[in-house]
Amino acid sequence: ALTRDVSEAIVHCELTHHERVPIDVSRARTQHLAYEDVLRAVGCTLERVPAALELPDAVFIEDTALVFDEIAVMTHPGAESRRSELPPVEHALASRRTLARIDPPGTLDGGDVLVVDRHVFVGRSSRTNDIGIEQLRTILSPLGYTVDAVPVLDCLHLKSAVTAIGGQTLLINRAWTRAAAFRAYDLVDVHPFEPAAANALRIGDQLIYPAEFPRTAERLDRRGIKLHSVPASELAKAEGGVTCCSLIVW
Ligand code: CIR
Repeated sequence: ALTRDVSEAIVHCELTHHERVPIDVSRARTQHLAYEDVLRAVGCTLERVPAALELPDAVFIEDTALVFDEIAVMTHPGAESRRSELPPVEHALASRRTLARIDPPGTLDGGDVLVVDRHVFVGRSSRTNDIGIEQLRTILSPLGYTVDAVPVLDCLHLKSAVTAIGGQTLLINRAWTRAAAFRAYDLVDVHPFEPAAANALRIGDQLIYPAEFPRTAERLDRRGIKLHSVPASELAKAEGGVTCCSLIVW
């Protein structure tokens, strides 16, 4: 798992759907360390990409690259302030995968890309445009992946709205995307009081999940899904979830 330290500048992070509220940087760091511990507990070896203290959103490393069996794709983030995050991530991935890239005017954030086996769903969002999606299709189709664009409604990224939680099961907030795009899957709905609860990080057959969504966690528990709970409230104020704080490389 590649991770990146929480910048002091996170208080100046990009915000799209949230009001700016004070972020306690030391609390965010403590929670991020707990997240890294859970990554270790599920079997990951941690590698920290050098910190970028002047880049507010660098901790959200997921947005900078996509990793597949055959290739890694450097994105072109939709927020201009985030584009300088890429070089050290590219450096970390270059020895592990052949690299492709999304080029301007295409934009694409990793948080908009949900991979389920050989199916890649890409959110059309304020960060990811049609040109970026088409570029990704051109890269992945020859490798045997399908690439489908799906809408992102009232949230930042596709993976704020839907994530894969095991086998053919997805965790979803139907108000934030178009559920029909996922009709081939078994869908678990977030609890109505917990709209932001669809972002879970699956690693192998284990699931890392924010401690702040007990009602949805109970739904998962009833299905026999075992969760590794992590406190994620502080980075949530920067519109980050559990998928965005790591890049998983195998
Ligand atoms: C941003 O707006 O770019 C950051 N404040 C949050 C990015 C969260 N990333 C993600 O969900 N993949």
